[in-house]
This record gives sequence, C-alpha cells and structure tokens, in this order.
Amino acid sequence: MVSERGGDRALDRALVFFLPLLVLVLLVLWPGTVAMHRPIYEACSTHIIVPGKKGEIGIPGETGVPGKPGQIGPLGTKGCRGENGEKGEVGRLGKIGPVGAKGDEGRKGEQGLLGVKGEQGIPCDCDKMRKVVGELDITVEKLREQVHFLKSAVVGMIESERRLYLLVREEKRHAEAQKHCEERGGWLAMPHDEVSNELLASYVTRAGLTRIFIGLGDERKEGKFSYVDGSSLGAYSRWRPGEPNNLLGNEHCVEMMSSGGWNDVDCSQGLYFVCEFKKLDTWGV
Ligand code: GN1
Ligand code: CA
Ligand code: CA
Repeated sequence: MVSERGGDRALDRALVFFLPLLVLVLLVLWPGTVAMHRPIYEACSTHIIVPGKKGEIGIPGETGVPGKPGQIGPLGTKGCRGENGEKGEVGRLGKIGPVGAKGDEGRKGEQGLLGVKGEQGIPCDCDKMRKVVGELDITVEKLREQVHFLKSAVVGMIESERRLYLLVREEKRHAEAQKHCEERGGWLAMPHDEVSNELLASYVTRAGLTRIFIGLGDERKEGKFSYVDGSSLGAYSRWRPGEPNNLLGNEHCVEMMSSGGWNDVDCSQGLYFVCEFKKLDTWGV
C-alpha cells in the first residue's frame, strides 16, 4: 500500500512538470502558428490570396454621442381657446358726460314762514312831494329848450328823433371828412330813407350850399356802394338821373346836392360835409 502511494506521487510530479512543456512544444510546432510567423513577402510570392469567408455578425457597438439639434419645425395649428380669466377689479370713474336735457319743472314748494315785521314807515307828505315833482318837470322843460337852442342856434345842428346832424363848413377830401366826424364820435351822414335824406337836403339848402359829401362810396368794389359804417346800400337810393356814372373811372365817393339827389364824384376833391351822431338817451332833454 505504501509503495503504491509513493508511485502515485512521482507520477503527479512528472505531470506537473512535463505537461506545460508539452503544450508549449505543440504550440510552436503547430502549422498555423508557424505560418503566422513566416515573413509576408514569402507568402505573397508562393500563394494566391483569396478573400476569406464572411465573418459572423459582430457584437453591437456602444451608444454614440448625442446628435446636433434639428431645424425649427413649421408653425403648429392654433390652440384651443383658453378658459375665461378671473374677474378684474373695478375700473376708475369715467369722464363726466355731456349736459343732459333740461328736466320738467318741479312742483311748487310749500309756503315759507312769515317774515319779521318791518319798522314803522315815515308818514308821506304827498302834497309837498307833488309840488317838488311839478317844479322838477318845469326845470327839465326849461333845460330842454336851452339845449335845443344851443344845438341849433349856437352849434348849428339839426336833429331827427334818433339822430343829430352837424354841417361842417370846411372843405375836406372824403377820407379826411369821415375822420373829422369819427374823432367826434360820429360818421359822415348816412341817409337810409327818404325822411332823413330830405332833412339833410333842407339842411344844405338853408345853409345856402349846393353840395356836400355824405358817407357813401364804392371804393372797395367798383359799382358796389356801401356806407362808411360798412353796411351795404339797401333798397333806398336817390341817384340823380344818369348817376352813378364813375366818370373817368375815378368816381368812388358820393355827394348830395341841395335837391337831395346823389352823384358819384372824385374822392380827392375838397367839399363841405355833414356829420351824423346817434342820440344818447340823456340827450333827450
Ligand atoms: C357832372 O355837371 P355836374 O357837376 O352836375 C357829371 C357827373 C360828374 C360830375 C363831376 C350828367 O356833374 O357825373 O360826377 O360832373 N354829370 C353828368 O364833377 O355827366
Ligand atoms: Ca366808382
Ligand atoms: Ca358821377
């Protein structure tokens, strides 16, 4: 038994030593291995190289790096309408609107309380008051007569119900005559009707004159006559036969003859004239 066990051990040692050596020798002597170590020029010179058989499918490669971003896509379709938002806060007050139409008249209010009793009055001495008023009337009438005397006899004015007229015995061109009247608060006389025209005509006649300037002309537009206050010649006129004729194309002012007839004349000639003044209420005295 002991000798059998010793023989086994020797065999084990021999296998451990020689088996690897044997494997090494076989590897070196193996024809493929030898061919692998042959120089290439040697193989090319002695063999025709033909493609080998298609290999087997390789194992899948590793996951690659992420690709570049793609191009922007086309516009998407309109989305569905969203839900209503929450109710906002109350806005500021708007501007005041236009004034409305006047409302109906309201009902009459109730009668107020009685006022406080007034102080006792002074007894009226009516006879004495009437006497004073009567004396004042007489004074006013005397003043009226005196004013009339001053206007007509001293100043030389004439008057109608609403106008005063003053003859100015100074030869002036039409524009200067108007200026003279204006500086005294009036205008060159503007007869608008037969009554005032006749009054002026008699005024001229009594003064022993033939003609005077009146406040009428067509300086702004030929043939379109207007008064010096800017008003247009109305329905009334007293042109002499054949007038206005705009003689020599240079007659744009108007004279009144003692007959009352009108004629257009050269504005630059010198003539006496009549000023007209509106009567103030206080002038009625
Ligand atoms: C002529 O002759 P007398 O002075 O009345 C003329 C008027 C002129 C004026 C110029 C019928 O009037 O048109 O404006 O001379 N009368 C006629 O001074 O031609
Ligand atoms: Ca004219
Ligand atoms: Ca004329």
